Amino acid sequence: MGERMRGAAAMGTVMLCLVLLLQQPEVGSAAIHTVGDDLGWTFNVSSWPIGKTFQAGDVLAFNYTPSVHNVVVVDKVGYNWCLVNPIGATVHRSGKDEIKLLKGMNYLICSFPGHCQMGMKLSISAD
Ligand SMILES: [Cu+2]
Repeated sequence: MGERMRGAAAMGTVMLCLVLLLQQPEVGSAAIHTVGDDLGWTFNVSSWPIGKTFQAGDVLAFNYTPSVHNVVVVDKVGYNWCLVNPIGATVHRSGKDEIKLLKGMNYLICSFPGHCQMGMKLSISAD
């Protein structure tokens, strides 16, 4: 094989790799899920995840009025008992929070008194 042929072959290999890379179906492209759809993050939103699928790395977008709601990522105990648990968990309060889903179970609540009890809580499993 001549020098030129080898160069052409190498170039062909590079091109093929590029094509394969570009054809990767949606790898690493995280979906953004708007919590509660048009209603946003509000009461009785807890059933919103039903029938939806979530991947680790997907983003939950929380839209709400920050003077009356917030978002706290909690653990299972916090979710079940409507508590900020672990104590000191970060309270998101911008009104437009984007929170990335971790692999496994993700629990989020609003920590304003009584809101979680009124269904402002999410339990989401991410693959
Ligand atoms: Cu609230």
